[in-house]
Amino acid sequence: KQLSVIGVPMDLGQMRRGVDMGPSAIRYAGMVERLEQLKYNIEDLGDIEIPRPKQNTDEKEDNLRNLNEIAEGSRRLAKAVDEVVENKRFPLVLGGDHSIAMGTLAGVAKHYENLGVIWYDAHGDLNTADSSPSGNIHGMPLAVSLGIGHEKLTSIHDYEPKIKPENIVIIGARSLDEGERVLIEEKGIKVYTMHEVDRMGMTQVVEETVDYLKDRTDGVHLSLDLDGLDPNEAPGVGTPVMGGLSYRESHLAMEMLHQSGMITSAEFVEVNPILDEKNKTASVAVGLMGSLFGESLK
Ligand code: DIR
Ligand code: MN
Ligand code: MN
Ligand code: MN
Repeated sequence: KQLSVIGVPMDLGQMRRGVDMGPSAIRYAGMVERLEQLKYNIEDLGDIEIPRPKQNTDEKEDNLRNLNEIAEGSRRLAKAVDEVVENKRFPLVLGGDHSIAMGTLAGVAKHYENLGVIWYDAHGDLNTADSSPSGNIHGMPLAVSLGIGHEKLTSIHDYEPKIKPENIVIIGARSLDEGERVLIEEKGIKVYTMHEVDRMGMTQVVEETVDYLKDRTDGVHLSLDLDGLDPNEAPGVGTPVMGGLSYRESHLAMEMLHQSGMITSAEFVEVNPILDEKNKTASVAVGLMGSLFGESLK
């Protein structure tokens, strides 16, 4: 299999500096070596250039902090990802904060009628400028990809919407804002909160997810926010929420997704080495990539 890695040093979608170093931290944790052992042909395309904001980053225009720089960065990412898919290679995108998913999805979804999305996250990322309590765009990329949000974001890569609500599965949610709950209800988005994971176990959650997506989609993107995991195991994230998915549950989920053969693109986001303990969170990300791409003990 042919794999192309794209780093996105983006930290403008939220308030904690340092997440722009996520791609370096993940590479430093041994990603390329790990995947090469699995006999992949890996090409590292390096990092996308992200514009620096002109204004004070504390100012937010229309409750959308750094709107123009994020839109421009997303357009560049969308172009790069589009080209990778065009060349029949698997895009593996490294964040950077989760706002980059708008660009990744814009580049990928163009190539599919019905792109499925697995959103592995403590949060729903379904806010709009109106519903957002923070004005942070990393809390909005799933809504934007549905065509809901500021026109400068929904129009990235010149088409919209990128995805359909019935093709989304959220796993690991435990912090949803009021507007996000309304949207989930209204659009009928499938969500496995921590409550369901605890009751059913990860095995059944992933089995149901695969069953649900397999007939309705022609490709599936995995968007994995490291804050979906418990902060004890993945401390290097900007918005940790207690009571998260364990490393073992996540590892199992990645192995099962590998076995399903349905994942056609992936991104690992919100790794912040400044907030981390000895690059633990980047190492967790690389471990999960190993499983997603077929590592096994037998
Ligand atoms: C919160 C936090 N819902 C917001 N979102 C995060 O600011 O919209 N997403 N951290 O990953
Ligand atoms: Mn997120
Ligand atoms: Mn999150
Ligand atoms: Mn394993």
